[in-house]
Amino acid sequence: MKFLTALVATVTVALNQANLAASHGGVIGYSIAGTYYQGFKAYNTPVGQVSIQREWDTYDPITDPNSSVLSCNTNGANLGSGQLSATVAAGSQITAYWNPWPHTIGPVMVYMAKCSGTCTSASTSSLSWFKIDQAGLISGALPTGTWAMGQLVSNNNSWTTSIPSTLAAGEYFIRHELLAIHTSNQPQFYPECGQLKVTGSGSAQPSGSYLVKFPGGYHASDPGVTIDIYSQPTVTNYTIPGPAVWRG
Ligand SMILES: *[C@@H]1O[C@H](CO)[C@@H](O)[C@H](O)[C@H]1NC(C)=O
Ligand SMILES: *[C@@H]1O[C@H](CO)[C@@H](O)[C@H](O)[C@H]1NC(C)=O
Ligand SMILES: *[C@@H]1O[C@H](CO)[C@@H](O)[C@H](O)[C@H]1NC(C)=O
Ligand SMILES: [Cu+2]
Repeated sequence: MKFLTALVATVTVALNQANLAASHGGVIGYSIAGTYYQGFKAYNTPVGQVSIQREWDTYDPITDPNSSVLSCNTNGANLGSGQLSATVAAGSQITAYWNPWPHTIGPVMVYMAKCSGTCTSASTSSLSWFKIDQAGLISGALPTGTWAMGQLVSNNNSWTTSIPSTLAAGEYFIRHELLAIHTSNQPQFYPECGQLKVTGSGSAQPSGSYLVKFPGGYHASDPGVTIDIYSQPTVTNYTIPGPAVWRG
């Protein structure tokens, strides 16, 4: 009996791990002004990969809001000679695609950060990030309402954002982040970063309270980060973490 119990426990753990691996993910590609850009292929060697995206190695969430890899996921490295950047005019639309996404509760956030030299040589946790798009609880109550993440799933696991049309030209990261909050008091952050070369004649740059570092931009005490949605079944507001959206 002891053996059987141990066996059942082992099989349960194995099944849970299989579920976990299958049940998360990240951004697998981008469509920018009509061109599709393949993302980094997680669980494959970075050797030989060519992408505008930085390396990310796991489908698992980041659960610490102050994680050292919160900027661009584990390990966030550049791809060396395989590292590309997409050239995009300010004001263009960029669509990010996720693998079939299992979670429907939580906000969608999109950030950018300007690189002082090339983005390929940048360390992403020292950059100043600004938010260009966000959506949280669209309608209804916390545990039962419609969330941006649910809309993303309904929309072919994709999210479309416009790059601010007045943004100054230069090299930038774009950082797509899902924050799944279906587990009580245990946030799940899923960030991935791509590199852009923004063109145009704009000169606008965000400053001051629009800029945050990752880690640093979120705290466990933020109302939208550590949250038990099931204990608040009639609450219809949700506070998206991070800075206000900068619109150029
Ligand atoms: C967050 O992490 C940084 C280092 O990455 C550390 O200096 C800081 O004290 C941490 N803050 C909290 C609230 O844990
Ligand atoms: C759905 O997403 C995939 C990428 O995951 C993309 O190749 C395909 O074109 C999208 N379909 C539509 C109708 O947009
Ligand atoms: C809802 O709004 C109240 C009042 O502003 C605030 O205290 C609370 O933290 C908000 N709830 C969430 C989940 O953001
Ligand atoms: Cu998951």
